[in-house]
Order: sequence, then C-alpha cells, then structure tokens
Amino acid sequence: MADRISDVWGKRTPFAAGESWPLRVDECLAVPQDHVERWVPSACVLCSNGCGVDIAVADGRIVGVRGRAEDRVSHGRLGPKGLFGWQANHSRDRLLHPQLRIDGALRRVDWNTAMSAVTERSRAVLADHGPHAMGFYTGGQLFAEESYAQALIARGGIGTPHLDGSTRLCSATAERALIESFGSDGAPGSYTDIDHCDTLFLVGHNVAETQTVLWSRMLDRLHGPDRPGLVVVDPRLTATARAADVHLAVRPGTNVALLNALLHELIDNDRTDQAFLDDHTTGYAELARTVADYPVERAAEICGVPAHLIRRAAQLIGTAHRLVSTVLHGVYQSHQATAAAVQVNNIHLVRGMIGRPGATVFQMNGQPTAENTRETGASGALPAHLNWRNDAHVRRLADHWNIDEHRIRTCSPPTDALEIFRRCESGSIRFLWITGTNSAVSLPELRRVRAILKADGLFLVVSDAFPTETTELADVVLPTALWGEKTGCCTNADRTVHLSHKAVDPPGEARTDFAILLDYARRMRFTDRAGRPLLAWHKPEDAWNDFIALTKDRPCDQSGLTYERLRGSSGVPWPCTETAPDGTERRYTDHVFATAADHCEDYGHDLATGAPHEPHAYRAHDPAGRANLKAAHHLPPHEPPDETYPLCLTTGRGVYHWHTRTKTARVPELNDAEPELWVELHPDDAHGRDIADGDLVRVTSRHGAIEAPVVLCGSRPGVVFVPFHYGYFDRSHPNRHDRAANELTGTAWDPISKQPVYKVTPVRLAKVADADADTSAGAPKRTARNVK
Ligand SMILES: Nc1nc2c(c(=O)[nH]1)N[C@H]1C(S)=C(S)[C@@H](COP(=O)(O)OP(=O)(O)OC[C@H]3O[C@@H](n4cnc5c(=O)[nH]c(N)nc54)[C@H](O)[C@@H]3O)O[C@H]1N2
Ligand SMILES: Nc1nc2c(c(=O)[nH]1)N[C@H]1C(S)=C(S)[C@@H](COP(=O)(O)OP(=O)(O)OC[C@H]3O[C@@H](n4cnc5c(=O)[nH]c(N)nc54)[C@H](O)[C@@H]3O)O[C@H]1N2
Ligand code: SF4
Ligand SMILES: [Mo]
Repeated sequence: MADRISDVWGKRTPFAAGESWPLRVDECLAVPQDHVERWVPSACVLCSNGCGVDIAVADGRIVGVRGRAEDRVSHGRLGPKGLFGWQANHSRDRLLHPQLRIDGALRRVDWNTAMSAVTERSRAVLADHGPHAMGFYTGGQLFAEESYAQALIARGGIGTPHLDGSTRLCSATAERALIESFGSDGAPGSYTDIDHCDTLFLVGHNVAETQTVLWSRMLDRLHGPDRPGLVVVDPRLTATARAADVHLAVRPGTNVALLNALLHELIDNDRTDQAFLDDHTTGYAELARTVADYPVERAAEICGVPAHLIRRAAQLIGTAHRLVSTVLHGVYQSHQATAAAVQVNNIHLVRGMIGRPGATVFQMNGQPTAENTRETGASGALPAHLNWRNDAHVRRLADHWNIDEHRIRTCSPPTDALEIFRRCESGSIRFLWITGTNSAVSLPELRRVRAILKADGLFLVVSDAFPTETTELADVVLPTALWGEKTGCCTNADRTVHLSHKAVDPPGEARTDFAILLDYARRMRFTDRAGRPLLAWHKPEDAWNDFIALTKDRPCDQSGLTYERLRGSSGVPWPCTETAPDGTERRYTDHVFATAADHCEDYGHDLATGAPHEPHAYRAHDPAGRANLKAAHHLPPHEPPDETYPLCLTTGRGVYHWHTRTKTARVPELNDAEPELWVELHPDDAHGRDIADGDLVRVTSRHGAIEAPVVLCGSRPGVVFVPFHYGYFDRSHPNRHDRAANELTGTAWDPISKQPVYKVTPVRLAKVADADADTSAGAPKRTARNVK
C-alpha cells in the first residue's frame, strides 16, 4: 500500500520531453483485495487537480481507493489527501439529522419541519423585502449539477443577484485574468503541456504541497533526461522553491513590479515574437511603454531580490522554446491580483507561447469544482460563460430557462462574496443560505464574520456534512451527503471533466445537495413562463443535460459531453462537441481568442482603476479574436508593515490538510501528520525577540491574535507564515478564538476580481512561553519534512 505521508510524491518515474508520463497506480485498501465487491469510477475532490480514482466498496461501505491508470490527469497516482481522505466519510460525528434553532439551541427535527422553516422564512423575506434580501453562498466542492441548480434557483427562481461561491476566495482571479487577456474563462492548455515543455515558471504556486500529483508530473520531467528549467517566485523557501534553478523570494505583494521587469528584459533583449504580436494581439505599444519604467534594478529594490537573479530568470524564460507557467495564490490573494496574473499571460503573448504543445499558461484553480461554479453561474457570473452586459446573452439565458428577462437582468455584476456579507452586516440581506463552505473559518476578519452570522436579523441556513464553526451559528442545519455518496460531474484545472458515481448511501437522514435544492424549488413553487416547474429535473443527469445544452457554441461548449460519453472515460477536456467528441486538449491552436465583442464573456476592466469597460467602447475597438495585452504599474499594498506591526503575515496551506480540516482532521493519517497550528518564522526575526524553535508565540494584527509554536525556517526575513487550516471545532475550549489565521486578516480585495487579500497582513510577534514549558496549547511540533 502506498504511503503518501512520509513519501508525499512517491517513487520517481522520470520521462523525457514528448514521451507519455509513465503509469504508477497508487492504492489504499482497508480490506484484503478479494473482499472488494465493486470499484466505482470517480474523481478525487480534494484539490483542483481532479485525479481519476476508483472507489472500493464492500458491505455497503467505502473501503478504499485506487488511482485510475488510464486517467489523463493522474496516470494512476494519488497524493496524501486523495489516498487517505475517503475515511472522513465514515466519521462518527457526521451530521445525520436536520436541526432547527429552537429557544436559542439547535435541536433535531425531521426534514419536513426543517424545510418548512426554510421556505416559510424565504416567503416572508420575499414578501416583506423583495428578492434582493435573499443571499446564497456556495462552495467549490459541490458537483456541477448542484451548482447549476443553485444558479437556477437564485437567479431564475428568486431573482437575486446575490449568489456567489467560496470560489471567489479561490479562483476569481483565474477567471478574471483569463477573461481580461483571452476573452473567456477556462485554461488555454493541457496538463500534457508539462510533458512537452522546456521551462517551467511557477508564480505564487506551491504546487509541491497543493497539487501533489501535478508536482509529481513536473518532478518526473525535472528528473528526466532533458530537465526543464524551473523558475519559482515565492517569498518562502517551499518544497517547490527548493527544486528551482532560480528562486525569486520576493517581498509579499510585489508581483507586478517583478513581472514588469521580466517583460522589460524580454523586450530589451529582443525575446519577443513580433509576428505573433502583430497578428494576434492588441495593446503592445502601451505594454512596452509601461514596462519600460521597470528596469531590473528598480524591481530588485521593490521586490527585495538580487538583480542578477531577475536577469537569470528573464534569460531562462526568454530563451525557452516551450514555456509552461502556473499562477496561484501568491498572486491571486494580493492587492494587485488581476493586474499581476495578467502580466504572466502577457509574458506568454509577447513570446507567442500559447496554443501549441508545451507552451501555455495555467491560471490555476484550487477547489475541485471551482471551474464548475464559474461555468454554471454559481460564482458571480452567468452560466455558460454568458456575458451579463450583453443583451443577446441575457436573452438567450432567459429563453433557455423560459423565464422573464428582467429576473436575471441587473445593472451591476452579480454580487461578490465580500459584498454579500457586507449586505448581511448592513441588514439588507436577511436570509442567507450557506452550502458547502465553512465561512466562520475561511473568510477574512473572523471576529466580524462571526458577528454578521450571529446577528438576530439574519436567518442563516447551513448545508454541511459535519458540525462546523459555521453550522454552530445557523438557524437551520441541513445534513448533506458527501463525495462517494452522490453522482455528479467536476471539471479540473485543465478543463478535464470527470463523472463521479455514487458508491454508497449517505449515512442517517443525510441527503444530497441536489435533492435538497430540488425539494426547496418544489416547495417554493418556482415556475417558468409557462407555469411549469422551473427545475423539472429528477436526477443529476437531467440538470447536466440542461446545462450542456446551454453551453452550445459558447467558449465552454460541452454539448457533446453527455453522461454516456463520460461514463467509464478517463476524463474528457472541454470543448466537447459533435465535431470534437473526444474533447479538446488545447485551445486557441489557431490563435483566435474568444475576445470578439459578440462572443466574449465580459468587456474587461482597466487594470489600473478597476473600472469596467463600457460595451460600446469595447465594440468600437473590437479585438475580434486578438488577445488583449493589458499593462499595469506596481502599487504598494494597502497596509504595509509599520513600526507597530513590523512583520508581514502570509497565510496558506500545508500538504496534509484540506482547508478548514472538516475532512482531513477526521482522517488519522492526515491529522497525525500535522495535528496543530504552527507559525513559520525566519531565524533572523527570532533572534531579537528571544525566540527559539518550538517556543509558543503570539501573533497580533490590527484585527485579532493567535497563539502557536514557532518553526524556525528559511522563509524570507520579515515574513511570517501561518496555515489557515485550524479552526475551533476540534478544540476543547471553542470560545477562545486564538487559532484561526483569519483572526488576523483584514477585509480587503483586488479591485477587479474582488478576491480577498490573504497574503499581506502586517503583524507583530512576541514569545508567550518556552518550547518545553507546559502550555495549554500542548502543541506537538510540526513534522520538519517539508518546511526545513
Ligand atoms: N494540501 C492542500 N492542498 C490544496 C489545498 C489545501 O487546503 N491543502 N487547497 C486547494 C485550494 S482551494 C487552493 S486555492 C490551492 C492553493 O494553492 P497555492 O496557491 O499553491 O497555496 P498557498 O499556500 O495558498 O499559496 C501559495 C504560495 O504563495 C506564496 N506567496 C505569498 N505571498 C506571495 C507574493 O506576494 N508573491 C508570490 N509570488 N508568492 C507569494 C506563499 O508563500 C505560498 O507558498 O491549493 C489547493 N490544494
Ligand atoms: N487566511 C486564509 N484564508 C483563506 C485562504 C488562504 O489561503 N488564507 N484560502 C481561501 C481559499 S483559496 C479557499 S478555496 C477557501 C476555502 O474555504 P471553505 O470553502 O470555507 O473551506 P472548506 O473547509 O473546504 O469548507 C467546505 C465545507 O463544505 C463541507 N462539504 C464538503 N463536501 C460537501 C458537500 O458535498 N456538500 C455540502 N453541503 N458540504 C460539503 C465541508 O464539511 C466544509 O465544512 O478558504 C479561503 N480562505
Ligand atoms: S493531487 Fe489533488 S486531486 Fe489528486 S489525489 Fe491529491 S488531492 Fe486528490
Ligand atoms: Mo481555493
């Protein structure tokens, strides 16, 4: 049996450029092989990589998993979470019954009572305050069919623009950056581009810990006969950074300055593809003018990295023939998120490195179904990449749903997550239904979030499979089925769609989100223009068929991707149509992008001000299939470190835990690997503060404080790292709020993607107790494997 705890990436299977990634099948079984009654095809939902997996079933229970050898994403591999995470389904404290708050306490009730409470309050709020008093906040772990049902209910049934997902915290910038440059969301390339590339450029993406199977693919190239060059931009010396030829440990929040300097070098050294620029892009003159202001020495000073390393990185990128770049939260969760992410697209465009094998840019996703929330319209967009400002698109959606256009027509973009919570705070939203996201741990500025969710004026419904910090604050708690207990589709970060089949029944009275949403729609009597039920579906496949029909001729065309086509497959990348029944590995191979005014998903924004471009202005200069090069100047973070808060906090992930640990804390292998919070600190910052490795420290920001033992490691001096996985549900004293990273973060966002800033918060730090003191934290030290 594979051990992905001590050996996270497993045995190397090196390969050369152009070869196929060798197979390696990872398996974890709790019973002998011959006790397995069936293997049920599925895909892992513990990150956006979406590795194909078969679920082993015996006696009506999940008893293990095995990577699917034929899977186009994983070639059989599974990482630590994929291999062990399934055990969370069996946790003894799963929510088994609906609960309703009665006299201040949550009490067990039957489904009819719970759903009647939800629908009665919905009707009352709608009657008294109208549809804009209703809000829905969902997550990137539901299946596509469930997200689509959410979108149809909120936008078509209720008629509220206040529907967003925790994908806003996750991949809103990926969506935005792709639209700004290429006119539509969805990755241009394929994971197979890693098999062909000669250079990898990873920006703010700790792929070794956050997409371990993707990193295995990269590592196998790095260990192969023609090792690609590797440039990593990350303030911390992560496992990813340790493998790099050039590691640029930038000061947090300075990505734009660095990327502009790289563009400056490419242009100065004639590393551009002029024919590509002339034929397939707009905006080059403005970009060249802007980056002219960023000579390497200036960026070196802003970013706090040696100039010669920036030059070396520019040389590697500038001489690459096949460049693959990836971008994630070191860029997205920052104040200039979209502006920076777009500069990575620009690097590819000025070099003509897109739309051919080995040349692409991944604006990465994080959550397993982030792509689906975006495509189905559950995350601040209309479904099927339809443009909310394009009248013809709005009409098309209204006709497809057979509803009046005015229900879905708005004069502002669909509301973003932070704005939904602000509206709850101000009292304008009075009913909020949270599905599949643990807001009381994952949103920034938790003290404020708790106050918002607790407020008397807000009726809070929470659908989850476990008791969480968020369910605790709810008026109604609905117990849900988990992955493995339901059927549905998910789309990974390279557009690969997998169909996951139900392997076992959910425990107790738990129901699928799909069934709950259908029940709600039926009770609310949502109807279409003809008076027929708005959600006339019985099973997930019905919803999927409705969705794929809507995507026809849109950039994310999946009209050929029926369940029939997906069944038993090893994953199919969209577009998948009648003429491309096997899907599409690589988009934009003809270098015609989705920017044409009638086709594009949005008219884009001014990167400097965040102001949206007006439809008529866009049409007047219709890029008509050319990619947009958009320039931006560096701006300092809103809240830089100062005398009171001299250190810069950055938050993120460790390899073993998933988000707020509702699953991974319930898996012995994963929890034991990293059972407690830790704080990473550079030895230089420890000295003056009399702090030694393992000492208990208190980290304080303007918003709150946390306590945890320190791990001294080679991060950049001045930078403190805290994982955001640890909340309070598994604590003996849950009312002490001194463990979640988001006690420290403030409410700030990127002006274009509206993604919160989690990576730059000024803090101060002080010792609380020596390492060997007997403290209440009693924290075991973090395993040194991946930080030292
Ligand atoms: N094990 C595990 N894997 C996961 C998840 C998980 O919870 N656990 N979650 C999944 C999800 S939803 C997501 S979104 C992804 C996130 O995946 P990643 O983005 O890879 O993860 P993070 O740790 O949030 O941040 C990445 C890196 O950004 C760096 N960084 C901080 N500030 C800056 C900066 O200013 N510039 C640059 N260039 N880098 C900076 C941090 O040091 C960190 O190493 O992971 C997915 N995979
Ligand atoms: N400080 C800081 N904060 C961050 C980040 C960071 O880097 N730093 N990263 C942000 C990012 S990228 C992300 S993606 C978010 C993640 O934030 P969340 O989405 O809030 O995190 P999860 O723990 O994944 O919450 C998912 C919840 O859904 C439940 N669940 C799982 N499956 C199902 C299902 O099928 N149905 C239902 N109804 N419920 C289900 C789980 O039990 C869990 O409670 O956190 C964000 N917050
Ligand atoms: S890389 Fe992601 S999808 Fe693949 S096994 Fe690991 S957690 Fe699951
Ligand atoms: Mo995420």
